[in-house]
Amino acid sequence: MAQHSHPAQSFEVNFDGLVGPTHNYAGLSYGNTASQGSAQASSNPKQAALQGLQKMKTLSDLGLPQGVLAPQKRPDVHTLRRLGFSGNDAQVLEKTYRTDPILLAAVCSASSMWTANAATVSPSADTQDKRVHITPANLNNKFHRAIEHEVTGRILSRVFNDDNYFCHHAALPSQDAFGDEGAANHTRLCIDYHEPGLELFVYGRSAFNAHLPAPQRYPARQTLEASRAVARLHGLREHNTLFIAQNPHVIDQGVFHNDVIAVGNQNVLFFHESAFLNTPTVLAEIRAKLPKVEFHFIAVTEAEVPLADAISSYLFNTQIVTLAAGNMAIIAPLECANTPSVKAYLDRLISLNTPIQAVHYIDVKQSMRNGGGPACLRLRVALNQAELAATNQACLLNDALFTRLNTWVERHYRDRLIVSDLRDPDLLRESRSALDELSQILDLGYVYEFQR
Ligand code: SUG
Repeated sequence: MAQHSHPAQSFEVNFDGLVGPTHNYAGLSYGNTASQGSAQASSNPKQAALQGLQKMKTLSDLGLPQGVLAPQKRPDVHTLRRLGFSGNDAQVLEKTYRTDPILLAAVCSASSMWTANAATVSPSADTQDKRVHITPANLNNKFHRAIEHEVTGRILSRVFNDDNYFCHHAALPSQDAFGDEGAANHTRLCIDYHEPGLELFVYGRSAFNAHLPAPQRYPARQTLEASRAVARLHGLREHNTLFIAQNPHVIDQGVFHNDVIAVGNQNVLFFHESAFLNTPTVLAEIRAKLPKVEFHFIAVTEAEVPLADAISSYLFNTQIVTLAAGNMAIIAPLECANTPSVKAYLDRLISLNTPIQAVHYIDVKQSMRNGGGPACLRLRVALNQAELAATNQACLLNDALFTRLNTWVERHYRDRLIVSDLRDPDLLRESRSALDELSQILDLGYVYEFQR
């Protein structure tokens, strides 16, 4: 790979989550149909991690700066002890398995790989103090994810470790009214990354306004109150924020985050016609707030791609990346190539008069089976040159790091896991020694409790 110089003034850096050594399928996410459908299947953590690395490499080879975020320590024995399990680590795991195998699976989930849920990030061009603001998501709708934010915050503060440029907030109060799922419900539109943009916060329900619509079947994980709080913390203003109601009916079909049905990049918003509660109003408000931008609103109709196909293929959980001014590509999961309506649509899309001119299909099947597509696996961080230089350079992918991480995965990861394996004390040992080594590779210092 060429070592790219970046003459541009600003970049969107994708920070992908490395898949952890305990990646498994436990059906933990009610409302996420892929997770529920894969419950009890055997997983392949090694393949999952290698697929994730290959995805990062594909983007890096396209000339895009690419970051890496470390996974969480799992099994999370610390949380099991807080819940009253005692003895040595092996006894804690065994007792949990016998008492409550679902709880054991929850504290073993590798769910931090989906870094779109790690945090919400506002670039410095949008914030009042001109720093990049970062709020880890409390993820309080699912227990296995609610135990992520503390370590996530610690890792992010080691990656963006300079108060002159970065401002880190604590996660919102871990209460249902402030359910926050991070960037999975947040998109930013702009002309160029370093110019002031419009941050779109999509919510599934309101905690305090009972008259606003809400889904009936599956939970709405993101509340309006949480989105507003994050915008306040980040010092955003009325003119650069828009709060948008998600269509509750699509949540009930399995669209558990807005990034399963819409994705934006610069002047492009790509979405299914059923994504929002009131699409004409949404588009008019976007135009009113960014009057100078020539938008491409690409609405996919039900006749072109039925919602069920969009959900199973993850057509909208794609990444839209800018390769050069006005030249964008879509990074899509292989499932899109294998779903006839979606493949036909994407073939047509690149011949239309929009900035999207190519589609790259990638294999992230291990993650897809838990409801995590390309867009779930990355946290977007728009940075200017000085901010990129102030970022922990050991976390930015180059050929050497790619090779080193592949070797690291090959050495430490298993190629098969089922839920009953999670109590194996050797898995805990393997996972700790893998993460201990990784925190050195990524120059993170001591971020995990077991290292203290
Ligand atoms: O939170 N799946 C994740 C998938 C997250 C996808 N992220 C975005 N769309 N941004 C979730 O539902 C499944 C784990 C299991 O069932 O074992 C899980 O947590």
